[in-house]
Amino acid sequence: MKSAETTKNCAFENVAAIFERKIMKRVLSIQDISCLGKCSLTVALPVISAAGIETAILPTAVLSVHTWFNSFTFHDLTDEIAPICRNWQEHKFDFDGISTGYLGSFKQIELVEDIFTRFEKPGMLKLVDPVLGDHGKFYVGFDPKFAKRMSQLCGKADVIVPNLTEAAFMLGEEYKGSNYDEKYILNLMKRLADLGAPNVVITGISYEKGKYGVAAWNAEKEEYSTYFGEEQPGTFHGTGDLFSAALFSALICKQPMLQALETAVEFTVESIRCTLQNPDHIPYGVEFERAIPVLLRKLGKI
Ligand code: PXL
Repeated sequence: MKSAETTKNCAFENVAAIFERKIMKRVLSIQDISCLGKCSLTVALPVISAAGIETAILPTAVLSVHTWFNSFTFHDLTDEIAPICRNWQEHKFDFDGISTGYLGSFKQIELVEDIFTRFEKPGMLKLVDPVLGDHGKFYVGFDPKFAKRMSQLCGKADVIVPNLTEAAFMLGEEYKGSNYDEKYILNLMKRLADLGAPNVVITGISYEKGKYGVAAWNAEKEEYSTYFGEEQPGTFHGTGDLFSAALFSALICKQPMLQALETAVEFTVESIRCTLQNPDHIPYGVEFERAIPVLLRKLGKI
């Protein structure tokens, strides 16, 4: 058996070599930790990791529960962000992708823009989920000015994944509810792409009863695509975060966009299905853990 000292020396000697022959992709997920509540990092970390991708996290705040609850604690971590990133740069870490979710302030958006620049490298995927609200309403603490600022961050991403509420709010428009058609969605996506992101994915849409899914616009190829799964009854908190984590994983695993949309939609639908199967299911999130095999199957990992 090796002595503790020998092991330590070997570990240090090998650090550079380990980084050189990195076989796993490494990504960074930037959003809050809602300690209990099944959203943001408590969803992104297990999902992306399960996909076989090393997942570094940058928590922007620690909340007891997400803001859907009528009371919560909130500890802001903005001041930690720049020092953590500087330290990563000293260690010469890089990322194959960066994804962002819930950001709590203008300052945090500015810091994320700085992170995109600091860690920029060819082929690095930047996915922004402009978490602002749902069902025509802002989440607690957000307003039209914040939505406008979020739209600027979206302009710096490769892929953005707003729901209909977020899409409308970022364009400074009224939310239309379910009163829309395919022409409206296409026009919405084109105008969002004009903000700067070449790939726009609108989540939570339906053109046909019983089918629920997403639409995507690739502005460079002028390509429109959709993917719909089986509509599930009810609405569930955290499914946007789940979809975003699964889509990011699939794109990092090099699935083409249409296949990645299918992976992410089917995983999200299966998570809701697993939740509904349980008559005593939790009211604040979905049982995505039981749907992980579907994600892995869709990614061709099992
Ligand atoms: O699921 C999005 C989200 C993430 N993080 C926090 C939230 C929400 C939505 O309510 O409150 C803290």
